[in-house]
Amino acid sequence: MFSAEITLKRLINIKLFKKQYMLSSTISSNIEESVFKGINKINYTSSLGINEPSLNSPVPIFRILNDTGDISNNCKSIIIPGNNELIKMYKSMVLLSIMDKILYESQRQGRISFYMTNEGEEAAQIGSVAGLHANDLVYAQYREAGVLLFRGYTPEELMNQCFGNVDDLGKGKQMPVHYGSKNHNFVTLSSPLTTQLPQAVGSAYSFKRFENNRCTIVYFGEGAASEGDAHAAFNFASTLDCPIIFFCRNNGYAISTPANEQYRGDGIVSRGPGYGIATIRVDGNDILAVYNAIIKAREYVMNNTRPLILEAMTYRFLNK
Ligand SMILES: Cc1ncc(C[n+]2csc(CCOP(=O)(O)OP(=O)(O)O)c2C)c(N)n1
Ligand SMILES: [Mg+2]
Repeated sequence: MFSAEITLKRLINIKLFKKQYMLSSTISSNIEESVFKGINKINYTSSLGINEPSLNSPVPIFRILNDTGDISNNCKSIIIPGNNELIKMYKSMVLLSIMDKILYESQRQGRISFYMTNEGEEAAQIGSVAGLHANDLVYAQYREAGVLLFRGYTPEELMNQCFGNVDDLGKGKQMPVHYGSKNHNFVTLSSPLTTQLPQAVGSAYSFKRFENNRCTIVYFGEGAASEGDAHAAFNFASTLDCPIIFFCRNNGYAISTPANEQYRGDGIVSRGPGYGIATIRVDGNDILAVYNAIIKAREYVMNNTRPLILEAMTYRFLNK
């Protein structure tokens, strides 16, 4: 036999052996199906193609309120909070925007050294916290003052923190906006972006071990998702089956860097499948949609002990 013929026969034998081995390690009867560690079910194909991401349509945005602010006719089985809860949500949004203006102007006048505004993102914050349980642990970035206000942290306490006065819980040791309150299950913010993500995963892992019926929610911006810590956190949360909601506020900018210079995929929601994480994309300016999305997300993470990425599409009105 020619050496080329021998090589070909050897190759065929190896292929046959591989197929037999794979079949013996699976109950599947489909010879075209293969088994690779970490991938559930995968087929062979004889057509060579490039998986061009632009051919996939973007994940749609769930919303309840239409352009005129009414509930869309085709919205089925949604939860509308009771009147008292709705009023509390509305009051929190108004309070947040008034407080925001005072603190932003204080910073512009040089009375405090630093501030991060919330204008435009009130619905994402209040809608999400309203759908959580009071003892769910919050890790925040810096545009989540409304989450604290809704939980009962007072405007005075926010002012004390920003001015670093004698009544500040942190005794003036933190920069303004670096709030934190054990009583409100809100972990003190850190300045370095995205450090809160792997820390939040650690907390979620401990909740799973304690079986205490709590979950963790971690807020972050789409810009922060470019940090390596985000990838580490997604992967740990997925492989360790942690009950955590990754809440991304996608406001289109990281300071002055537009989102299209941060990533080229379908926003942050598209990261989910890569890590085997479930996702929801919601209109972050629609408080009822965010509220419903969080309730569904919480149910999912608790019932399955799995993470979930929730991307709220929103706007930052002020540039600070
Ligand atoms: C590790 C790290 N790198 C850079 C910064 C500076 N920085 C502060 S906010 C910010 C942009 C974050 O954008 P995004 O996560 O989209 O949040 P947004 O301000 O839009 O809410 C940057 C780069 C930082 N705080 N930490
Ligand atoms: Mg942003």
